[in-house]
Amino acid sequence: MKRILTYGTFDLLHWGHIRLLKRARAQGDYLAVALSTEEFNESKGKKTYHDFETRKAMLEAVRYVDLVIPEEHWEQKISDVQKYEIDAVVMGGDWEGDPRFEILRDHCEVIYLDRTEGISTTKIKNDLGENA
Ligand code: C2G
Repeated sequence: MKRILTYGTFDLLHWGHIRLLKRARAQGDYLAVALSTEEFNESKGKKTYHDFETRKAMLEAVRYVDLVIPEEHWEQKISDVQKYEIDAVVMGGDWEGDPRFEILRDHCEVIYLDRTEGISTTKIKNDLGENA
């Protein structure tokens, strides 16, 4: 049983997120998602449209997701990998080489998948704002 873990905000769940989750799950047999809490998002300079519970429920409805846990701070990743017996952390390519993920290589595989071009939560908000 190869266990995969990914991190994110996953606000206004869109095709780029789904494509990431599908490909992350395909790297193994089990996918856990560490979902950013509102407090953690503030530290990332992100304000979400949906609150944590709603974003969590939406992710739990996705067939590729087996477990959703809270992401509360940057420093929890090594303990997450150990606690959930993770074999690989999978992220989108915008994180490639980031030391906050590279440090995990002593504990598990780290895999970056290409981002889905042309879609982002920010783009959705901007596009909708223009058409409001
Ligand atoms: N993503 C993607 N293609 C897009 C948009 C996002 O592949 N068009 C991927 C991102 O690379 C990330 C995941 O989807 O792996 C979630 O993206 P966000 O919700 O924007 O998460 P982020 O703010 O990158 O949070 O500790 C790490 C952070 O929590 C990651």
